[in-house]
Amino acid sequence: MRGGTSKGLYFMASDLPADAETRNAVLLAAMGSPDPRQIDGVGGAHPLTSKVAVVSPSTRDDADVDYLFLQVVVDKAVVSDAQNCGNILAGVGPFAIEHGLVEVEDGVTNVRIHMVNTGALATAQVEVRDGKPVYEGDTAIDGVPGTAAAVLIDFENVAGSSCGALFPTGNVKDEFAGVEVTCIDNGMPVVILDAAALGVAGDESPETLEANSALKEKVEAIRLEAGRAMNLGDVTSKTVPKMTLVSAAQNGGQINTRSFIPHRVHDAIGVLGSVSVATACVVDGSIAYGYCKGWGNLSSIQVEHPTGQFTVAMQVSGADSLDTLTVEKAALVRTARLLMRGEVMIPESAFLSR
Ligand code: NQM
Repeated sequence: MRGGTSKGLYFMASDLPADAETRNAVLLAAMGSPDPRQIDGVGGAHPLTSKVAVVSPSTRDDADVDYLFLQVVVDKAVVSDAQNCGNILAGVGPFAIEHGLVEVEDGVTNVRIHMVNTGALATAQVEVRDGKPVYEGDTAIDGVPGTAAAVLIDFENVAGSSCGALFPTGNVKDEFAGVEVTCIDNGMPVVILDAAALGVAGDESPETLEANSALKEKVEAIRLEAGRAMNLGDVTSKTVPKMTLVSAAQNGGQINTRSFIPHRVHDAIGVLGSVSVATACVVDGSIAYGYCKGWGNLSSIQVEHPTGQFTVAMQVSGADSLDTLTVEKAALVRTARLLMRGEVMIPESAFLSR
C-alpha cells in the first residue's frame, strides 16, 4: 500500500513468523536488503519505500488494531522497530477494513490504532462504501501525484512516546558538536537545526544536500551525541533521531524544512516528524520558534518541505513554560491506496542463513 508519501508491505501479523529474528530474515528477503538497489526484492531502494506494517487485532480495549512499524534498512541487514511511521499509519485503517478487523459503517469508519512501537494511539477516519474502503477522492497531499480519498488522523498523547519526554534533554536548546539544536519528541524524535548554522540555505534539493559530504558528517556527529542525550542510547545503526534543518518559510507557510532520515534526505517530511517540528515552532526559545511566523493566531502550522507543505493542526496549552506546556491535540490529513495484494516469495536460503 501507499501510505501518505511512503510505500510499504502490509502484513497480517498471523502471516509472519512469530519469532522476531525469523520474521526479520523474511522481511529482509522480501524487500531485497541489504542491497542499495534491492534488486532481488520488492523494496524501492529508498528508506521511504522500504517500510513494513504488521497489523493484528488489538491487545488493548481502547483500540481496534495493533500496528507495528518496521523499517527495513536498504543497504544493511537491519530491520528496526526503533521508530514509528505516520505515513505508513495512513494505510493501516483501510488495511484493517480490507481484512475484516473492524466493524465498518458506510460513510466514515473510525479505526483506533495502537501504535505498538511507542504505545501511543491514533484514530484514523476512513471513508467506506459497501463495506469497503474508498481510495478514490479529491484530496491532494504534497509529494503524491493526483488526488485520493482523505484519511484524517488524530494523535493522542504522542509527546515523549519514544524518548520519555517532549523535550528529552530537559532543555529547549542544547549544543552538540558546537551547534545549537532543539531536541524534541512529539511522536518522532527529531533534532532541529538552524540551516544557517550549518552553512546552508535550507532550500537546497535533497540531492544537493545528500551530495554535501561535509554537511552529512557534521549532521551525523551531532546526531550521535544528541541520540544519547535524548535517551535513545547508541543511535549509530538506528533510524532515529531524524535531523531537520529549518529556515524561513518561502511559500506562505510558517517554517521551511529539510530532513535527514537520518542519512538520506526526505523528499517531503515524515508525519510524526512534522508534528514534532510544528510543536517546536510554538515553544519560545526553540530553534524553530525564531523562524515560525504568525503562531498565536493560528490553529495549524504549515511545514514547508522539498515537495510542498504539510499542515499540522495543533492545540497546545500552557506554552509559556516547559512545566505547563501540554499538547492537547495534533491532527492531519493523509491519503492511502491499496496497490496490490498477493504473496511475496521468500527464498529458503533466507531461513537457512539466520
Ligand atoms: O515521521 C520517514 C515517512 C517517514 C516517517 C522517516 C513518518 C513520520 O515519511 O511519522 O512518516 O522519517 O523515516 O514515512
